[in-house]
Amino acid sequence: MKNIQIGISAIAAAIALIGCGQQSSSGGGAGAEVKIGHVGPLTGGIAHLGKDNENGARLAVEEANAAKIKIDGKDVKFTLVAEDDQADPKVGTTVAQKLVDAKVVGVVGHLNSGTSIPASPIYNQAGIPVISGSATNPKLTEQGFKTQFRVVGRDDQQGPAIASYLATNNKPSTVAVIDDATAYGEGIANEVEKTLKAAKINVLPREKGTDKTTDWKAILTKLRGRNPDAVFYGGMDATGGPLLKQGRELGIKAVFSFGDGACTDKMKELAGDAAEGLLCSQAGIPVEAADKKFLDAYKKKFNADPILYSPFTYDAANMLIQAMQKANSSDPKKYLPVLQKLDFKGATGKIAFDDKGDRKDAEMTIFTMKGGKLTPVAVIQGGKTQTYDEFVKAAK
Ligand code: ABU
Repeated sequence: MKNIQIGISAIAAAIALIGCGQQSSSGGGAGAEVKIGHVGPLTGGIAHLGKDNENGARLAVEEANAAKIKIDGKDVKFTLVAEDDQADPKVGTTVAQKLVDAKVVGVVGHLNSGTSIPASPIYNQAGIPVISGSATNPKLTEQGFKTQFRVVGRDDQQGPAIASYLATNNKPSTVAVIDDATAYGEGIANEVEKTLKAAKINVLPREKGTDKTTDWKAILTKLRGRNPDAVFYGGMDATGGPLLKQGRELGIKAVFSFGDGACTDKMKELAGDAAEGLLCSQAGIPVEAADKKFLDAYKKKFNADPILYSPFTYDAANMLIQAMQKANSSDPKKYLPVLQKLDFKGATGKIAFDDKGDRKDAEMTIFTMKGGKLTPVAVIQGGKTQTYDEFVKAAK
C-alpha cells in the first residue's frame, strides 16, 4: 500500500513538472523557462564559425540568468536551444521547424544566408522573431517578414565597399571573380562585379566552385592564363584558404580579396604565408573593436578569443532579452513591436532596425593580412571612409 502511494505521488509530481514545463516554454507562469533558439553550422568546414556564433548567444543568455531577470514580476530562466543546420538550406528549414515546435520565443541565427533565407518564412508563419548576426544577403530582409532582423550590414553595402577599396588602392585592370554558388558567395560576388564594372574594370567570366570545394587547381590554372591583377572570392574561409594557397603555388601574383566569410585569422592557418597581403571585408566593426567587457567575458568563459560574428550574436540575443524586459512579456506577439523599435547599446555599438529589419548605419570594415594578423585599415559608414585609426579615435 505504502509503495502504491509513493508511486502515485511520484506520478503526480511528474505530471506537475511536465505541466510547468509546457506552461513555461510558451513564455508564462511562475519561474518560467524562456527558450531562445540558436542555429548555425556546428559540423562541417565552418563549424568553428558556428560554434563562435553559438558562444556569443550563450554568453548573453548566461549573463541574463546571472542577473536574475524578472518578467511580469516573475523569475525567468532563459535556456539556449542550440541546433546544427550544417550550413545546409534543407537542414536549415528542418531545424527551424524543430525550434518552432520546441516553442522557442526567439531565435538567433542562422549563420548562413543560404539557410537563413529558406528558414525565415517558417519563423514568420509562427510569429517568432529571428535575428541573424552574420547573414548578409540582401534578400533575407527584402521578403517583407516583420519577424526577420539582422545586426550586420548587407552585401549590397559590403560588396561595393571591398570592390571600391580594391579599385582605388590596387588599381587593377582585370579582376577574376569566383564564388561558391551559395546565396552569400554568389550574391556578394555579383555586387563586387557590378561595382568593378561600373569603375570600368575588366571582369573575367565568373568561375564557380561549391561551399565544399578545396581543390581549386583547375579553375586557378585557367585563370593564370588570363593574368588577372586581382581575384575576388565570394565564399567562406574553409574554401577561401585553400584557394589562396593553391593560387600562390601556381604562381598567381594577383591580390586576393574576400568578403566577411573569409575574413578570419583561419585564412593564415589554411593558406600559411600566402595569406600575407590579402584584402577582406566585414559587414560590421572588427571583433577587436567590440566592447572590452564582452571580449573579456568571452575569453574567460570559453578560454579563447572570439573569431568573427560572436559579438553580433551576443548583441542579437541581448536584444531579444531586452525587448522582452521592456515589453514585460516573453510572448513574441507582445515583445516583437518593442524589438522593432528598440534603441540598443551593445558590444558592437548602437543598434536600431530600419523598416526592413536591417541594422541602421552598419559599418563596413576593410582588412589586410599583415605579419600574419588580420589588420583593419578602413571603416566605411554612411558613404564616408575613415582610416581605422580615425574610426577608433572618433568612437572614444
Ligand atoms: N556573411 C557571410 C557569411 C554568412 C552568410 O552566408 O551570409
